[in-house]
Amino acid sequence: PKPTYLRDYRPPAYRVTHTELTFDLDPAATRVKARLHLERHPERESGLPLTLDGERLVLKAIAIDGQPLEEDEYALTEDGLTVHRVPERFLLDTEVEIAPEANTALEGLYQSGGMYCTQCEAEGFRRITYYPDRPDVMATFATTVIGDAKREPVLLSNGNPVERGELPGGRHFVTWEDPHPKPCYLFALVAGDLEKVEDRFTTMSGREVTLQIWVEAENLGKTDHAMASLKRAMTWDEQTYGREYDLDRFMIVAVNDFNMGAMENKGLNIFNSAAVLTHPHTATDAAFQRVEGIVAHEYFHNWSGNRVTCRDWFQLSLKEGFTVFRDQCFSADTNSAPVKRIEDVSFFRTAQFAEDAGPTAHPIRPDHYIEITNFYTLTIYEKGAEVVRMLRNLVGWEAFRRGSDRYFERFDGQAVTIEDFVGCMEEASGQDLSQFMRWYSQAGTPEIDAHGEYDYANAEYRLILRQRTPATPDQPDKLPLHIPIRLGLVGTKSGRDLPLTLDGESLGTDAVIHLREDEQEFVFTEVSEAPVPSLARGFSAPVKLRFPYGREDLAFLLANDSDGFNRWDAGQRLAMLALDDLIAAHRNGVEKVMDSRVVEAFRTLLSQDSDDKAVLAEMLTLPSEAYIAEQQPLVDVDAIHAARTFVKQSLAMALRDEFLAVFEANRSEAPYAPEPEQIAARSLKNVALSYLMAIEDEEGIELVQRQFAADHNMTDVRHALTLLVHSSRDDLAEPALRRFGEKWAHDPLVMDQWFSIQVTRPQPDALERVKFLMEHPAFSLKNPNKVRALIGAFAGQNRVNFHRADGEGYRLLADVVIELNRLNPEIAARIITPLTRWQRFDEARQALMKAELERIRAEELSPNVYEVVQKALA
Ligand code: HT7
Ligand code: ZN
Repeated sequence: PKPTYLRDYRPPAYRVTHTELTFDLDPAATRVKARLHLERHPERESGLPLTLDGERLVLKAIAIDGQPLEEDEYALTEDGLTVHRVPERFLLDTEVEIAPEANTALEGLYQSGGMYCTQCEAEGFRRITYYPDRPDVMATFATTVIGDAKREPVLLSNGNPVERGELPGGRHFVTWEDPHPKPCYLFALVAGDLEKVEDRFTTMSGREVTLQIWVEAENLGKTDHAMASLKRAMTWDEQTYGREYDLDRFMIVAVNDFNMGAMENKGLNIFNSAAVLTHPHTATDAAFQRVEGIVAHEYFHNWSGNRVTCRDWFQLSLKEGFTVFRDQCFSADTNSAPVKRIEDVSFFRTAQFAEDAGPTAHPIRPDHYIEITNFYTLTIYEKGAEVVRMLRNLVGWEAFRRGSDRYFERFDGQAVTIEDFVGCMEEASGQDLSQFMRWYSQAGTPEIDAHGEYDYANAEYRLILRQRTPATPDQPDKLPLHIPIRLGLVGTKSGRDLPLTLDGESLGTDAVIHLREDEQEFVFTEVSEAPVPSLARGFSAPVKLRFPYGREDLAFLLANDSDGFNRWDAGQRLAMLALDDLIAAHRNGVEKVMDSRVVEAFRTLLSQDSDDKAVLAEMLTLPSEAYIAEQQPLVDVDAIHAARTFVKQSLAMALRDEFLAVFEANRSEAPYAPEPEQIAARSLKNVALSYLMAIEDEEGIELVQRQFAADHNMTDVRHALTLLVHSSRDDLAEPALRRFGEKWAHDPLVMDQWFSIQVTRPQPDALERVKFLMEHPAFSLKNPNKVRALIGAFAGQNRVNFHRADGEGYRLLADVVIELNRLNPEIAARIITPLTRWQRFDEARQALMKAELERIRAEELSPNVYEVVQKALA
């Protein structure tokens, strides 16, 4: 497969102004008629051939301006159709046949259970009909869907329904019109036996919008939260960005087989059922929050993505980075803002940093790709969002909002670039953002080495910052970035933020300094007492910042920093220092000794009357094994697991009464509500419970079993079940698993949780369990949620067992990848990720992992898997 390069971009030779589609649905032989209204692109020369994308299509008819084409007037290849000569302006009619029931890749038109649905982003539309399948071709659409009146009573597409009727043979049809020009990746069709929940929303200008969530009948009771979230998101986008919805109806459909979380098709969002359905009995707090975030994200795309879209797929972060930033802000405003930031950053520093340090590292705007679906990555999404956040902070909210208004107004109905977006911010703020643009082209995580000195005699604090971005594949040399560092100087005597004076300018007590050079010195004057610096507050830039903090400094910041995020971060750094020692002790076979400063820091946290329980729960949570691994030069999974377990047990023994008191104080019999206060109390209580269970004494076990049996809500039940299953007590784990599995056998989303809990347990039977569960009737390799719940959870979260020294974990994953490569290449290319990180492990494991990658490479590979394996072995 050949790469596509950003530098080769040219506008299309012909553009489509209007698209008429007719689908005659059949599982094995759906007929798709397309009438495209085409005209030469004004920026391209006359006489060019017409080239359309098309894959796995059987062409049945083709005509231009009503005249059927002779065979020598066009050419068909595996990936498209070329018509050698066309007029400047013309109608193209095609008819093709496709087989939705055979489509296991879940791109294009496919069947999920009994229903038909589509996934066209990024390049799925070419599996539906011949078309210029690129985002810079924007057309209005009219779509007629014909189906069986009994099997598919509901026929949906984008826009508004304009006609419906009966047809002979028990068939019926609905015609939909979407007046907003859109690229074909936003096209959608759904047909099946669905029921709807309906609501209404009045927009800020007083227009009435019908909101519908379409689900299979048994899921009708699981839509309330998504509907409430949608309405909150619509209001938030009006109030925060002045963006109003633009069609008379907004539909969401839940489907069980879906490659990602959800899709923002114009007026007809299609959701993975896991990203929309909730009920207190079946979904955890985390799932409720995820659903709220994803519903909002897809809704926000209506402006950041749909009305203004990407010129080409290299600009993907233009819509995804901005929209993730928007959904993060929405969730922060709706729930606990500090906890949202802590959650996002911990995930980012674990998963995105690992991506940036691995063989598939790429800039937010890559300059080439083989398979675009491989680029729906944490870098494009999450680092993209961090870069938009930096922009917001650099120019300030008012200028950012003006820039955003300008962007939406100027480019409405157009397909644009990242320069267009940043250009609007430059215009609105008057700032020069040219150096900042490097964030979009340079891959890798910048590392900052910081040093500080306090000069008593002159009351000065000298801060020296050095930045360096390590080499990444294809990018050996990096230029310095413009890095905003938000900071405070916390006085060691007063425990307060000291006033900041830099170059004679008074900056208040919390300020942003701008690192632009490889090395820069900042001298703060009039510093009245020796400070501890609190750096990169709120994670002000996506960088690794090192500062030689002593343990006392960290304990001090944990107690005194006015920035909640950095208080949490100080606790994590303190725990990391202790963990580092214990990892070394484990490797050297030396007795492990717990750092009493960590115990005392936790004691203080537990004794304080915290006004934010959710933040406290985060502070009491140790860095994850994955995060700890990220900090090690060479990952020793067993030592990390042993060290973390030791810290947890030591804290549990030393602070048993304190954890018990927190647990008791936060228990509640109140009816479940996914509201911030309740969620905070539950998470604090459950963190305490995991410490109590860490030592597996009678009382801890009793509390966990009682919580499991009380069956109050899925958050508590799942947490208790996890503690039982992850304990050393199989006599407790097995009956609980059986009971849970039998009770929820009918609910696929709960069964996904049941799968994940078992295969993430640290006990040595986890791998055998995976193999056993792959034969379970509720498991299917064709369903991405099942693959993620079983294989993804095992390989991604069960580090000690996936990295078994005998290499069986690697072999299992490679076997699955080889099978999925044929069924669903997109999922195969995602699930393989843990194997691509082989450089991080010891030589023996490296050899085993590489051998499995070689075994995969020897197969006949999809472009998706080929691209990833090639990079991993380069
Ligand atoms: N924009 C959507 C991306 C997406 C997707 C991409 C490739 C293959 C399948 C997919 N499903 C959804 C989702 C989003 O970011 O909102
Ligand atoms: Zn998105």
